[in-house]
Amino acid sequence: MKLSFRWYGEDDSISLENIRQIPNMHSIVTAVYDVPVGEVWSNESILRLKKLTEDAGLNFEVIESIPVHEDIKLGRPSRDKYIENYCENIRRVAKAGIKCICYNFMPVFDWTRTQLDKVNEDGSTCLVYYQDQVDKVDPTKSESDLTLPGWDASYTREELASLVNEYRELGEEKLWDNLKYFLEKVIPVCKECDVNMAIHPDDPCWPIFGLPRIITNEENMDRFLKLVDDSHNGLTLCLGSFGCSANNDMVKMAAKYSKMGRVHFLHFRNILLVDNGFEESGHLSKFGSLDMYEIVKALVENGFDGYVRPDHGRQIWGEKAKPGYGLYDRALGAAYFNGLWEAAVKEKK
Ligand SMILES: [Mn+2]
Repeated sequence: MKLSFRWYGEDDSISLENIRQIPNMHSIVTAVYDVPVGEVWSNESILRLKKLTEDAGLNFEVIESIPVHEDIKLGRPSRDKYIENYCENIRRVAKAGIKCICYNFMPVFDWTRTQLDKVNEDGSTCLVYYQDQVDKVDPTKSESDLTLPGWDASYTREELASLVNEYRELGEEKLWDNLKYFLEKVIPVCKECDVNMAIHPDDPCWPIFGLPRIITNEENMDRFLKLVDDSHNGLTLCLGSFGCSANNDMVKMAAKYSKMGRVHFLHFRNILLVDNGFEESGHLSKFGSLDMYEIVKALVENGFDGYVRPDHGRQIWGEKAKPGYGLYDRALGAAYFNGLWEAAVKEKK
């Protein structure tokens, strides 16, 4: 297990020095943010991130994410050019020492929440998702001025509507085909460079706005892993994203996929299921719906040796930071993970 921490580059309000001081911290999780989705990352930008990371005493081994261009997901004729760029990015980051690349295959919306600052009883704030609020939004209707936090503001309303309609027509089976096409080109490059691809589940893990969503549950993960049956084709086990459906048994999935050697990256986060959706609770088992100790035990027992990062924290102690990505609560999450891991390793012996 290698503990890691997401860092949004030089614009991040959190310093590498602070991250370095979190006990047991090994690696930075970052990305090049200065080029549009689909373009090739410059070697200068990659090497600058590497140098900053290593100068701070941390390792540069995980990318989150190299985003997948919509043309690839939609299977448009221009996809080959974007897949070629994607392969070139894999080669470039691998040359700089990267071992693991997180990405997702979600149409249009990267993640969806209805509020980013719900006030908890103790005065902390967290991100929440309430289905009835999402159901009121139709991104294809221009008269609707409702928008949700996390939406890509670079689309006009008309562009968004036409993109959403295109995906509705595409449907799930074609999306599977397009994912397979992508993996068949990309995984051989990963083998060559010895880099692991780690797909991130859809968040939340069910269809929204009539868009097809496929990285959602155990059955679909089994199908995904067989699309290209190679160890480099693996998962980001995001506990909060899979865990927001009560149908996903996270202890079982952690055991099964780590035993297969296909969990390359773990996003460590608890989640509280409520009648109408979910709330991002504190990391401890008692505050959410997941049994965090049983999950960590399953990973230890099945030889998990990938990267792990504390995922979204609450906003605490008056910190002003990107929602979910403050220093304090994520550092507490890392400390809690260290404790669970040590206990599980000792119990195994
Ligand atoms: Mn995640």
